[in-house]
Amino acid sequence: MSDTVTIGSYLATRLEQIGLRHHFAVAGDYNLVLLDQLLLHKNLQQVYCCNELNCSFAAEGYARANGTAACVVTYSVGALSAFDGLAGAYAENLPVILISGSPNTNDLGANRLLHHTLGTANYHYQREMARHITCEAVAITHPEEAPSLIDKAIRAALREKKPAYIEIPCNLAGAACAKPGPLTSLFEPRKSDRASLAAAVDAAARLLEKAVRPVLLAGTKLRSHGGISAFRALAEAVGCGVAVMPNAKSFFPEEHAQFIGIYLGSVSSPGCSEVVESADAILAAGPLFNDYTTVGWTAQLAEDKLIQAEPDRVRVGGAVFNYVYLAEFLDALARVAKRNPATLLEFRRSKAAVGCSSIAAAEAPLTRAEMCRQIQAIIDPNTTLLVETGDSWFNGLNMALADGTGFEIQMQWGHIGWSVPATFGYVLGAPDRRIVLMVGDGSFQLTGQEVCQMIRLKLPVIIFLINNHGYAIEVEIHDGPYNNVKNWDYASLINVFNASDGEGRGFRAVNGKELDAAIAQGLAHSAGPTLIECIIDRDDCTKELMAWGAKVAAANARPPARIG
Ligand code: DPX
Ligand code: MG
Repeated sequence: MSDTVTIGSYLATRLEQIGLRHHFAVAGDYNLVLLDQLLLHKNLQQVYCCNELNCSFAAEGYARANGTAACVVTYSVGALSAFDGLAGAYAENLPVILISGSPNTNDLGANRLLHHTLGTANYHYQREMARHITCEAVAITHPEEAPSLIDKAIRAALREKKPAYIEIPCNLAGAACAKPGPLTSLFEPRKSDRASLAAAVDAAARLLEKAVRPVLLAGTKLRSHGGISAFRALAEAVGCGVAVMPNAKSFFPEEHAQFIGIYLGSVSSPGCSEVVESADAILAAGPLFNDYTTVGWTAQLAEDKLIQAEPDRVRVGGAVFNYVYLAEFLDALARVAKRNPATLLEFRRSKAAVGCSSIAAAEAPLTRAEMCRQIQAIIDPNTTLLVETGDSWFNGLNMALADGTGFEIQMQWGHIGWSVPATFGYVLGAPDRRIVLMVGDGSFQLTGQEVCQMIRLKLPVIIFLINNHGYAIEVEIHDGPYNNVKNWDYASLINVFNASDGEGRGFRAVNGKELDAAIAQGLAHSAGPTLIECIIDRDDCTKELMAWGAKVAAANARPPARIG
């Protein structure tokens, strides 16, 4: 038996070993041989996207469902588009591996100019750019180095939960290299420094113990760093109120007796901010505090009350404990933390009754409230709801989730257009779930053509396209003519994408009756996606968006601080 395989085959074996069943691709002459090599691996389905931005977002969505993902693009014209989605994966802590074909090694250093490049003889720039948006960026220039460079990049991505970049020259993808050996350390979790972990747990336990009203807050990095179950164990040990940040919605069950809502400063869910902001100890697990999540810096939690558990360190008040990993820390703290349900009791006493909005008249013009009421009704424990940047964020945050319901939001990167390709990737990673997407008209115009790939693969996604005739979120932050969007006939687009062989369905709903009928058809349709265009008024937005938008606008408008 030969001791060698091709570099492309080596890569495919590693991708399979880390749990991938798909990889996303756009063809180009720098990656064709590589794509041929990957196709030889029958357990790894090659999935095509309309463009490289979509390809990287599809991989980002797949990583949300599957833990890891890979996408393959051509040099520069492809990779530079994919960088936007890759940077998004960095911001969102998702290990996406971007593989780019690259120039023939005979042309490197030979002062030759090549197509798809800058028209200079520099072929280092792409990897240099990739360094800023990955935790490891490698360029293979000789078959002998391929195994160690591929493993180095994949290992870094899995450990850091950040993207990695691998460049493979077009004349090396089919060249021979050593066979992949066993590699268990790809999966081994990092181990905390014992002394630092013990000190962090001690300091955190003391702060919680002396607190009269402790509260727990789940953050976005909890999932990527494997802390969800340890967080729940800690919550149940303390018995206190548990809030989640918006981009951690679904990381703690909303039906759990200790759940007190979504903490988003002044636009938190009812009763939640009062409890969080009056707490005297807040354990925030994997949080990301930025201008959006702090509502224009109006909701900053006081440092002296805060235990901030980061992926690789813990801050307690002013002290920092390094090399302490999130899940291990939560786990160890759960074993010693003292019970104190005060904030939960306080929340229960003050809890406002949240009523469901009433059913609108069947033929009355469709409103946002009626649309949300109907979408809420189809969200079950097996559903994942994806929400695009825009008022879909707030509509989604207001949905009640059952135990098991998934929720995906790209709140740190916040790229409009993320959700359509990310949903395509997500459904491939979670084929047995019901997938529901809420996306605005403006966002859809960036990447909407990726619906054709859902049609191609017969994926039964339900897409609610909220047509409010513009960029509502920007209207609330700062209005002008630039917030108007050219209208499209969105529902009819599906026929364009179907062409002669597709089975996507498109509907347009202007009232509750039409929406109800369209949803029934969508639920019954399993041979492809269903897009339901919901027509609502331009100014029919959530009250949360208005309040949040005003505060973010004020933060954006701060004059430069005087220096000196
Ligand atoms: C922009 C945003 O129609 O949703 O509910 O009407 O707001 P809403 P739409 O999809 O409009 C989205 C629009 C223009 N943000 O309101 S959120 C700025 C922006 C961004 N990403 C990129 N470009 C611009 N977030 C890539
Ligand atoms: Mg809109």
